[in-house]
Amino acid sequence: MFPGLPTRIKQYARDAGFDLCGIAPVRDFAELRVFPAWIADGKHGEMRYMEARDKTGELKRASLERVAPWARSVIVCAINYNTAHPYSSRVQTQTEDASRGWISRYAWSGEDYHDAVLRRLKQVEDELRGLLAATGNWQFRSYVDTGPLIERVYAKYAGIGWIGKNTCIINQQLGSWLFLGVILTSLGITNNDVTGDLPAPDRCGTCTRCIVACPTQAITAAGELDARLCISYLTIEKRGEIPVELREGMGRHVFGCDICQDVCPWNRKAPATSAAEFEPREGLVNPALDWLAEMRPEEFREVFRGSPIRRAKLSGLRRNAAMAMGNSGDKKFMPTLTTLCEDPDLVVAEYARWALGRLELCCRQREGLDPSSGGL
Ligand code: B12
Ligand code: SF4
Ligand code: SF4
Repeated sequence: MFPGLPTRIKQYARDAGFDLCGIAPVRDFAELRVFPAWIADGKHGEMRYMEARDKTGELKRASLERVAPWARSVIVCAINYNTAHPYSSRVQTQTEDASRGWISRYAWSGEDYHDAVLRRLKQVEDELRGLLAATGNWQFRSYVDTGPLIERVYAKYAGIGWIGKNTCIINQQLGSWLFLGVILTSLGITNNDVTGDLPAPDRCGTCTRCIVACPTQAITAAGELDARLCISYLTIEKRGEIPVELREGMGRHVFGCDICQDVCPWNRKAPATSAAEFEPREGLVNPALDWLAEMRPEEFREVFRGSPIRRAKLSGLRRNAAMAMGNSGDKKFMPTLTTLCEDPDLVVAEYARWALGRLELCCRQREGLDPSSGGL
């Protein structure tokens, strides 16, 4: 209908600062059919928004055709958020400073990615509206995370990358440190004036590094993740109780988890981003655990203004930091944890008690004493 339009769209996306852009048709893709069973099995945990249904009782995210019948194409944009800093979890070298925690790479940034990506999508949307104003009443709707669709499936069919066994979109040149954003449109456009394989071929091959490295066995099959077991879910989304059997595996993660991406060979040579807003805020790469665990509301508001870390709330972040202290094996945290056991925030107090118990056990074992003998 509009010859050359996909090329123009990609140029607009580049001008807005995106690294990749592709277009997928709205279809009932095979991967979307996995979703209802995933929800029915409860693998989304307490993320109730994933269960949203339309008037007919069907899951909204399972079919864009039903929930947005006007939409004919999805423009998928991706931006690299990798910065030139070491892995947060340093999975290969466990000897680094145990008094420091791990925050996942995406949350180090100065600006919440939802805002940074949406601003760029709006720029692309505005350009398109301007270009096509005289040709009809076209609809556009931009989303980062919140749209009624599974972004990674559309990213796959837009040629952004393949869905790895760790469930992330991986691009052969850029790796998987990518944020996705989508523009739903009533325009019927395809990638057809662009050369290249669509969807991108799966290049995981026989590799299973992410599955093996996941400390909580959250990747239950190639391309399938049980969010209830995932450290990212446990540290960011899960309120209150974290199952005792998962706490140890959570290591010193205080917000999110990157392990299944840190070990991925396609990230070995991932380039650094040129987007300045993804550079880390001071203190967030491997933060001091006691700093986080003892943080007060004023400081939380100040340090994390406009940061994705606000999602965990102060109570969640302090709970995570207390747990991480328990997993640190570092005796110096005992006095802090003893104080935290009396914290007015009952969640923090409960996790501090667990952490203190674990730390004591760990120290006894290290000193060669039988933990059941009771003598230190
Ligand atoms: C809910 C959610 C989470 C949940 C659940 C994750 C999950 N894998 O489902 C939690 C909190 C755990 C999470 C964690 C993270 N997330 Co998140 N998350 C989302 C969100 C909002 C919805 C995802 C969703 O619909 N999941 C439902 C499941 C069923 O879908 P899926 O995992 O995409 O699975 C599809 C395929 O894997 C395939 N599939 C599934 N099983 C099988 C089996 C076979 C055999 C086959 C062939 C295919 C297949 O079909 C599925 C769809 O039905 C999206 C944004 C969006 N609106 O899409 C961001 C999003 C996926 N998250 C993102 C990021 C960055 C992360 C983290 C890296 C953050 C962090 N460092 O902690 C981690 C990564 C963990 C991981 N390995 O996935 C990015 C991913 C970018 C990328 N390169 O892929 C997204 C797209 C956000 C964005 N706008 O950029 N996330
Ligand atoms: S983010 Fe961490 S816990 Fe979740 S699947 Fe990946 S390695 Fe496992
Ligand atoms: S670690 Fe290996 S199996 Fe996992 S996503 Fe990367 S290439 Fe695929």
